[in-house]
Amino acid sequence: MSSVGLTTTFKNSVCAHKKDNMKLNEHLADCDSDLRELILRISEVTKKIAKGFASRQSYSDTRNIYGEQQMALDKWADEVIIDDLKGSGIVKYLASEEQPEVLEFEGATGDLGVTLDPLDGSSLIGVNLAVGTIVGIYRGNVLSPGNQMVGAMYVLYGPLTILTYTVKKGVHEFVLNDDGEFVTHEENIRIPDGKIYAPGALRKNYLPFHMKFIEALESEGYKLRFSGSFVADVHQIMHKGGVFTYPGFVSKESGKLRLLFEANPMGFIVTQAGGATSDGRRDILSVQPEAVSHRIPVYIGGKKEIDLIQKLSAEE
Ligand code: AFP
Repeated sequence: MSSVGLTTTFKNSVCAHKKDNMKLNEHLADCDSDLRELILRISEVTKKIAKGFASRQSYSDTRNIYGEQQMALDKWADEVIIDDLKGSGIVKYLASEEQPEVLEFEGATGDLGVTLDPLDGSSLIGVNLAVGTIVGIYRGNVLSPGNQMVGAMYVLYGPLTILTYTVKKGVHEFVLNDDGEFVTHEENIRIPDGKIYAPGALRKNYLPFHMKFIEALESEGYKLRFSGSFVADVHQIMHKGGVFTYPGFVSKESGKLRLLFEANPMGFIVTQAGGATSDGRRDILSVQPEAVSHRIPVYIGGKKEIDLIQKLSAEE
């Protein structure tokens, strides 16, 4: 198959400016005080989570609202983050992938709304692949389109523990150092042009326009990199360019991934880094969630890849 709109001259990636060893709390100095506190609180709890993997690898006897058996780790990570935010006073609403409904914290005086995937990719911990915590931040109601977010962040637990955040003033990355501090790793990240694709779902179940998309990427020499941990796979795409997709597929056109907990926060971060996101037809960030459990086909990556999938779906 010949090129269907992917042939562009590769620009040099915008080099992220790096300021060594600035601590996260200093970096957030100019941020709204409640946003700053929220990001710092989550950073502290995730330090605890990063140390808790080895002893919590069994499955629990409960299932989440998607019918998936919860791992002890998922439940524990969920509890420690919720316990911390519940008492913070700054968070009013919290929706978690591990909870059936949006929680409302009665005593809160603040108005922040938080979406939480406490441990994305947790089934991969047993094989020691990277997993992560994903957070979306709103003012008020979390059942709002993703473009209403005021910030988002994720913490990736891999060989390094990396925290990435945006409050709509660039996308910035921090590494947990040997002294237990998150310090700057990369500031003002911009997604580069690149030729990596991370395709979820079974190829035999692809919808026709999605198959054309994948064939176009392959004919352009895109290299497949898919770990099965969404947060890690999107992190790679943001740094190396290309596209992550978990599409809708035959018998499940809404796909597998969750709008509130996975697609929106990661799509928001990549968009703030100069990329884009789509469900194949429209910007994911414009979608009004119908429920906490809303699932959506996901494409996240460079603008040209997102333009291409939307062009191919429109042609059908
Ligand atoms: P877990 O959190 O249950 O490991 O699911 C991970 C995930 O939601 C997402 O991180 C992956 O992209 C996707 O599932 C992979 O799903 P498949 O293994 O079914 O392709």
